[in-house]
Formats: sequence, C-alpha cells, structure tokens
Amino acid sequence: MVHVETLKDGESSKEEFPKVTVDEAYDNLKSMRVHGAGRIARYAATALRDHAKEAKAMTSREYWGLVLKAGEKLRSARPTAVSLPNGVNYVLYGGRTSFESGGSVEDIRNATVNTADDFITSSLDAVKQIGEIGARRVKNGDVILTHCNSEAAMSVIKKAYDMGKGIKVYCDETRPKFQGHKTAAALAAYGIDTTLICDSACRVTMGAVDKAIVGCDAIAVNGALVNKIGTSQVATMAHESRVNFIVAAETYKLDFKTLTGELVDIEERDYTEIASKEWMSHNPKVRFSNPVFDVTPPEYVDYYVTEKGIIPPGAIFSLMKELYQYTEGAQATPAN
Ligand code: RI2
Repeated sequence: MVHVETLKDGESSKEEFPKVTVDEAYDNLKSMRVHGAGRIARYAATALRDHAKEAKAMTSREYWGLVLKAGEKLRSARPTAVSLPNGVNYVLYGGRTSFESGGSVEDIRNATVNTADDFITSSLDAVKQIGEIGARRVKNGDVILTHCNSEAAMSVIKKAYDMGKGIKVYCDETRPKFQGHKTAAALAAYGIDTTLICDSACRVTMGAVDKAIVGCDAIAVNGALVNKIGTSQVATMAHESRVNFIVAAETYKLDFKTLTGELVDIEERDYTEIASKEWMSHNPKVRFSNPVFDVTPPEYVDYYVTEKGIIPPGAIFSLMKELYQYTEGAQATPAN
C-alpha cells in the first residue's frame, strides 16, 4: 500500500501533510493513500483550508459557493468514517456563520481558515488526551490485542508504555489491506514488546490477552461501534473470554445522522483488494464481497475512551445530543 507520508519536523513549517489541491486530496482519500479516521479528517480539513485560502471570487456568495463545493467533494470521498464529514462540517460551520452574518470574502476566508486550524489542533490534542486517559486503565503487565491501525488506540498503548507499565501487544494483521503491519512496526519501533498475528489466530491468542483496544470510524446513537472489518469478531471473542473490549475514539466520530434514524453506510471496496485479477479470470463463477467495516453491538463494548473522558456505550445518546450543535449548522448550506 502506498501512503502519503506525513511531513517531518522542519519540512514546510509545522504542517502534517504536504500541500495538495482538493481534487488530489479527494483521490488520496478514496484510494486510501491517506487512511485512518482521524488522519482523513485532518487531511480534508487541511485541503479545505488551503482551498479557502486561495479561492478567488468577486462576491461573498460566489466565494462561499466555491468553499462549499470543495467541502462537499472532500466529504464524499469515503462513506463510513464519519470523522470525515464531521471534520469538514466543522470547518464549514466557521465560514457559514460569517457568510450568514453578511461577512465579506475576506471575513469568510479568515473564519474558514481559523476554524480549520482549530479543528486540526483539537484533533491532534484529542488523540493525546485519549492516550493519557486510556493509559490509566492499563495495568502493569497487561497483554493487549489491537486490530487495524488506529492512532487513538496506539496513543493509549504508547502512553501506558511511557508510564513504565510492562505491556505486551498483539497486532492482528487486518486483511485485506494489512494495516496491522503498520501498527506492529510502529509499536515495535517505539520499544514495545510486539507480536504480529494473522486475523485467524485471534481466538487462539485471546486466551493470553487482558485487554483488546481498538480505534473507531463511527459511533452510532445506541453506542454501537463501526470500525475496520474484523473488529466485531475481536469483540465477540473478547466477550467470550471475558476480556475488556475498549474503544479509543475522538468525539468527532459520533455519527449524528443515526440520531434521526439513518444507518451508518458500510463502505464496500474494490474486489481486487481480496483477489488478483488473474485469479478472478481463472475462477469466473466466484462472486466477491469486500465490506471494509463492521458493526460491534454496544453490549460488547466495555467503554469508549474519548478526549472528554471514559464514556460507556449507554451514555452515547446524551453525548451526541450535547455535541450536535457543532455540526448541525453546516450540514446543508445552499450555495446560492
Ligand atoms: P484512528 C481506520 O480506518 C481503522 O478502521 C481504524 O480503526 C480507524 O480508522 C480509526 O483510526 P481506515 O481509514 O482515527 O484505515 O484512531 O479504513 O487513527
């Protein structure tokens, strides 16, 4: 898998990502060259901010139309990880407030850029805070299992290690795109005792595990978790083995549309991710299915670790109601 590398310190100020156009960002998101629910939200916010900085228009309405169009394109790149539309909507909320109060092109531009920077900073802070809160629940000597490649879950694991807790981590490889390899490489490079296992070894390994800690792409109103395909199997096995199943999730992963009855859209990706074109041509009667996320019921989630603290699945509804105002305003602003 080709990734868009994060910029190193000193390269182009303090930016996390290289500068791209909205179209390039859309392609990188869709192809998963940039992946991870938090990263895709910050990537889209960065692309939208840079677009807002440079877009030229004679009137406020025309300018706001250009920003909205870019936002719509970015948030359509991937359907499941709600951090993407939530992040884009948050950025648009700043510009929209200025537009609706009669702001000039420059006013709307500044509001959009400032809100984007605010989102990016608070997203990075949230990952750090989740690490600090979640690590307090990790005990010395804990054996942890993780699935896929989650910054938030790794933040908890790394912080626990920093606190001197002698932990050991198992990483599921996470087919079909093997993001678990990335996690294993990062944790081992950090100095943590790390073992990579194939997904089908999860149940055998669970007997030796104290806690499963995973990331999150979306949280539904009933407290259900939507995360990388295979997560619900990990949760089921954790439940069976009485192993704590913990989800590290920033609150911008709350899927507000589930409040009004909509379901989380599960992304189905290209079948070439699970079989080569050549294999397909030799087996023309085989059908394929490649859903890349699944749903873990709230009964299998012990708690969410968010930047606002530990939240049990049963409290997600209240949290959603509390935070709804921040995204509501930007959902459907007409361009003219
Ligand atoms: P952070 C990823 O999705 C994985 O499902 C991971 O668990 C989740 O995002 C959360 O990642 P994908 O973009 O935000 O790889 O914690 O499909 O990094």
